[in-house]
Amino acid sequence: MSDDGDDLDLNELEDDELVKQMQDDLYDGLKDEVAEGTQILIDRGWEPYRVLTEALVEGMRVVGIDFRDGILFVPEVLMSANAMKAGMQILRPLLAESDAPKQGKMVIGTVKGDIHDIGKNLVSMMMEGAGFEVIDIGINNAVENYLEALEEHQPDILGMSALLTTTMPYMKVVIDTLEEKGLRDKYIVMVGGAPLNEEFGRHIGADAYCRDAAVAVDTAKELMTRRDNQLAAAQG
Ligand code: B1M
Repeated sequence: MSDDGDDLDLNELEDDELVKQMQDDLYDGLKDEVAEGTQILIDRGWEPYRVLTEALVEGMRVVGIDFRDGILFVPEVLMSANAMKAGMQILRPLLAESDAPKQGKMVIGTVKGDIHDIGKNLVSMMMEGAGFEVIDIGINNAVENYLEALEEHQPDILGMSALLTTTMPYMKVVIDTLEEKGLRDKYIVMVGGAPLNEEFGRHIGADAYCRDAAVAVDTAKELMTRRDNQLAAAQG
């Protein structure tokens, strides 16, 4: 997509040109360049969340469109994903840096059959940044994995991610299993992923659908406060 030569110096670009170049580099799967661009924007004083959304997430959005339209294929998209991760690696400590008081604990994982993890990783980073302890159980999680992690870590929140229309129904399997075992009310259940929406979240019995990582943080705080108030009221 990009027509840059090898000798392009990212440092010489104005911010908006650099962001455009980073999106092109992400499209082309150039991980070193994406990492370099990320660092340059941070050094220029950009907020980490702005770099994330304007350069990386926006770049990946374009990749998604061309993937859908058959212009890009899995190997190319994997390279883009790796380039995105290289940028995220730089942002991670900055986003996770937090003076926020301890907020609670979340177990999060992508559901069975699904190996997409970029969105989940972003949610984890932002939640950590907001003061939550996050236990990330990775991708392709069967219900047993979730149950095991809930038992072991006793979190306040269960987060699930799904990026495929074929895997999103599995979230209901997990929630139904929690119901069957009498565990559903112990946890706040939050779900997210590109093909989901509010209605789906309600339909499967989640406490909340979260459109993006920032919404996940706000929702988690709100639901924790609501739960604490309910507990306090119940105790008289
Ligand atoms: Co996949 N893929 N992919 N893919 N892939 C999609 C999802 C797709 C929409 C592309 C397309 O056609 N346009 C399409 C799904 C179509 C559908 O189901 N209707 C698709 C397909 C078809 C597939 C394969 C089946 C392709 C194939 O093999 N033929 C295959 C499936 C593999 C599998 O999982 N079993 C596949 C494979 C892959 C790669 C491995 C190449 C790679 C994943 C690499 C990785 O994750 N490590 C990949 C990628 C990168 C994508 C796209 C291009 C980008 C996804 C992404 O990372 N977005 C994607 C297109 C798209 O989504 N537009 C696509 C950036 C990320 C920041 O956004 O994940 O939405 P997102 O996360 C957001 C929110 O959704 C939310 O917050 C995040 C941050 O703001 N959120 C949560 C997410 N999880 C949350 C959890 C929460 C809260 C909020 O919990 C509380």
